[in-house]
Amino acid sequence: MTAADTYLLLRAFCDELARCGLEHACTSPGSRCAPLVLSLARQERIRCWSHIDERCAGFFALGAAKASGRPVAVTCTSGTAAANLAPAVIEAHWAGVPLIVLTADRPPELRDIGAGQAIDQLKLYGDAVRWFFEVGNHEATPGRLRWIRTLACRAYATAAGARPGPVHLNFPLRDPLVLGEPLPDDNTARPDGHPYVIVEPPHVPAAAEGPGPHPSGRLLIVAGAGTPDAAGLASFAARAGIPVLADPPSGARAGDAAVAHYDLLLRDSAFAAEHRPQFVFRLGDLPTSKPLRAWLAQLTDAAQIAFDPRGAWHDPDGVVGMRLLSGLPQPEQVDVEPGWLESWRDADVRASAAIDAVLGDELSEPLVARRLGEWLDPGTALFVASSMPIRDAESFVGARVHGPRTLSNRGANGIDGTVSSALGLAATGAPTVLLIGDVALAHDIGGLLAADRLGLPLTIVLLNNDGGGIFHFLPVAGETDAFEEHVATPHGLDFERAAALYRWAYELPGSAEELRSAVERSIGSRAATIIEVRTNRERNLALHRRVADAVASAIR
Ligand SMILES: Cc1ncc(C[n+]2csc(CCOP(=O)(O)OP(=O)(O)O)c2C)c(N)n1
Repeated sequence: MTAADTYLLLRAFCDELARCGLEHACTSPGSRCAPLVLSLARQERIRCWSHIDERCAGFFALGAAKASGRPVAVTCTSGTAAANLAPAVIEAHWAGVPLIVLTADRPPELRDIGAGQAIDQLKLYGDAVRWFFEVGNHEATPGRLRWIRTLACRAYATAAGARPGPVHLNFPLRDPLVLGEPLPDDNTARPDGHPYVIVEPPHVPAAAEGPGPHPSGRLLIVAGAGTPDAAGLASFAARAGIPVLADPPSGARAGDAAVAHYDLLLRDSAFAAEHRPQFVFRLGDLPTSKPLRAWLAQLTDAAQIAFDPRGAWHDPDGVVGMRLLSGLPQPEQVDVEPGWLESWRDADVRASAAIDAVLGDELSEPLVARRLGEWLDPGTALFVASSMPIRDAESFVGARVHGPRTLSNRGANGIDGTVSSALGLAATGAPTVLLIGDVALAHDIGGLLAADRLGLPLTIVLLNNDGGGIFHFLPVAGETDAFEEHVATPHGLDFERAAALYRWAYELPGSAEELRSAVERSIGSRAATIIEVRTNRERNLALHRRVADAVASAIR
């Protein structure tokens, strides 16, 4: 076995990934991974994004895969480098994002005998991958070249399959790790650029494709991230007169049936009791809203029907009684109680006016989320961090037919890798705005490096309340002996200096109008900019309470 064998096989493997449709790969440096990295970088149909930190590389690949809906490859060297991909692999598993993880490893004779940078990488990510395969070492015979082409097609198809997610291929690589002579041609590829194995893509039915049940009365739709054909769903609901409670990542918070402020409406127990549905159609992931989740959990007398072609089985409260693989009924097949949609919509309009009255024009965390939802155009992507940003987007962003495409990492709800994920999204071409808290930004501060190194624009709107503001909403805030230091974790970081270190532009707007100008300037100039909005955790809690009270009064 020679270096030529290794490189011939890897060249065929990468050629085949490109033939399947792979457009992006993330690399990270190392010696053992050099054959993988060089083979990917030399495949001209694959855009390779170089990263220093594997954790950033993994989340960047995740963001690019999430944005494009297609597999993205990520490669790294042996040892703890591979372990650093674990958070992104786990998020990809829970969020159903297609990743192809290619780890370099020591060959078997160098494992578990004290050789350097060798850990046990077999099944390193456990059940968080759809498929693990130990590739082994092979001579580049025509038979093995055909085999490795098949392997690439299988990896791609498995990642992109009916249940998309990560796959892990572990490549033991033997010295020598660089080529001594040019590679000969390989004529095992299919003619006309076709993949070696053509795999029929999974059929994901549209939401309003029928047949499904034909219910009548008080019908409701709840939609979260991963809702297929969200625009079709919104127009189906409007024609059928079914209220839609859709979070921004669902893409279905649009049209005449959208009820944007359900999170605030359902905090009011009288409203929640009066608006109990008889049928609930659930699509995609469950939205984050606690009041919505708690309300759905006690609707045990309603028929709850999940449209679940991917078999996600999202139902923490055990209230779903039917799972559909095909779509919802046609509008003419349902018979909705008169006045039902109007009652929801009327409350939503009142809630919206109450929110505006309380928030006014002063910069605050809810106002920033609300305004970004209004300002950004449909060609823009809005990446929303975990913690309060995703919750504020859900509570405060209004319904809009052509709003920004909204994405977030809610598979495992981590605050890690958020900057890197947003940059991965930006790498697929869309102007991207990231709404993020200071702790999440501090957690992935190294992710900032990719913008300048890779020439990528990103607009970060940073809500800096010097700590985890979310914890003030939770009972743990009462544990005053240790809360501030160990839970809220203020850090006092000066993000202007972080911007300077990583060569980002920096702005500190003092008003909503200045914020809007800063955002538009950053997007327009395709710059990487941190736009900081300073807030206060206690005042933020009080403001949220005032809004909830005002909405409750407005709908009574
Ligand atoms: C990787 C990871 N570690 C810890 C947590 C727990 N956690 C949830 S929210 C949060 C604080 C986030 O603070 P910040 O980003 O400033 O947002 P804010 O709460 O102020 O909106 C933490 C530590 C998590 N979700 N993920």
